[in-house]
Amino acid sequence: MAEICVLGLGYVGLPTASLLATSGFQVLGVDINREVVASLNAGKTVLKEVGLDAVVRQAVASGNLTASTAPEPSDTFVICVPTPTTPEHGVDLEAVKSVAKAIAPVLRRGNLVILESTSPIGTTRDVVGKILARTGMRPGADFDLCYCPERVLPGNTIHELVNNSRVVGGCTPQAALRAKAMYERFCRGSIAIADDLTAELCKLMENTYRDVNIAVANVFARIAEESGVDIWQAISLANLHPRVNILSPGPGVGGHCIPVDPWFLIEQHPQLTGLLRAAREVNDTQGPRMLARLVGTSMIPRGGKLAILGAAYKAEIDDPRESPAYLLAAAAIGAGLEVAIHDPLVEPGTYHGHDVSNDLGATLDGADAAVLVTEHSAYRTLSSRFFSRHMRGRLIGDCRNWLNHQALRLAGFTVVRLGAGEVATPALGGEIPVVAFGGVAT
Ligand code: SAJ
Repeated sequence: MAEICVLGLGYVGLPTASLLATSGFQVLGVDINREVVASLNAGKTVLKEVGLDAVVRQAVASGNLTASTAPEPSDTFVICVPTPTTPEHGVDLEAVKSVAKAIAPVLRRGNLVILESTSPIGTTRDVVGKILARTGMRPGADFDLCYCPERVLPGNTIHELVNNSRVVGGCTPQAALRAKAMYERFCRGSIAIADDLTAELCKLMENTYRDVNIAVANVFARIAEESGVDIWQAISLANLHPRVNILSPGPGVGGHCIPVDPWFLIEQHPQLTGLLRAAREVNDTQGPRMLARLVGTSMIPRGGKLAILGAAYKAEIDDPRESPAYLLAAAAIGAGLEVAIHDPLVEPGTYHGHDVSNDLGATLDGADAAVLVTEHSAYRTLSSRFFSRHMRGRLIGDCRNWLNHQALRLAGFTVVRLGAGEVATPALGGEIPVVAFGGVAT
């Protein structure tokens, strides 16, 4: 019998199951995707995360980690399934409900059930607890129930799972203490104890806080664009203040967490969350705003081609989910442009209705304008010659202050930088770029 059953073998469940197994627990990983189950049983993973391959291999080779499509009786159940939003921004708890229903037939008195998925406040007791209570066993009396959110940064998952501090929110103190003892087997960070509602709010606040802070940076970037200021320099100077840490402006906020989680709070508290809704709107309109600035140069002909560089939602990862690139692409298509998207790391395919290619030359071929969305290192050293060779037009947008603007301008390109002003700023030093009129830095 497995000691721990981890339900959901995605970017949180798989590393968690593997680390629990390498810590000595007998772990059963469960996923409805047969391919994921088969590849895990073969000691492999399709997820590209630093160090994950080695941990998975070690866990499977030790005999402590196996996978199946259905849960089996265990001491502990850890739920790590996605909690997306609907197109109308309502929370979709179907996966959580479905695994809770799958656990119910194998639940035994004395078990511990942990929800890790980011969830609206009250989900642990009101959704998972109530579904499991239909067995006749009561949470807190017959089995223990906890909410223990993950905090890992995609791209650095294994390191963060091991080293980050955690919050363990028990429906009862005993449940929290049991969960804490489990996580302590592989987690070197501190593990704080709270109740389930506090832990749920805590997780939602963490990601919402980041969303709002990125929105503030984006608003500052817009103000800089209208004021003839270089936001990148202004932020680096403001951040010299000991209590100021302004984040980086950009094309918006992607990923499956930060653009999603604020909606959980907005849906539950519509009257209180105007600020959060405004932040969402700012971040979602950064791409379309860059497009408007590019189109405003009149350098893109009607029906022209726009090349988008970067489909991953952030630098150096291969994850194309909820990338800000798609809002920009949709706005461009809406404006009658042809769009081609490149990414050096994302598996070629169709995402959110948009094709993504690994062929940069083909993406740029015949483009009237190109716009950088993701600050991958592969783009950092792109030469102006490469752009010149492939593009028809001479217009480049940069949402991350990432390209070699000086070289591009010398080669005859007009460069529109996100966060760079529309009126000339006095040249105060070599590092301050010269910014031209009309929304375009030249
Ligand atoms: N971004 C900016 N400016 C910045 C920082 C980020 O525009 O200064 C953009 C990124 O380009 C990206 C998006 O924000 O599009 C999100 O990236 P991220 O690195 O901030 O976060 P995620 O989504 O990869 O992971 C977040 C993390 N949460 C926090 O930092 C509060 C992580 O710790 C969580 O575990 C994860 O969400 C999750 O699963 O909830």
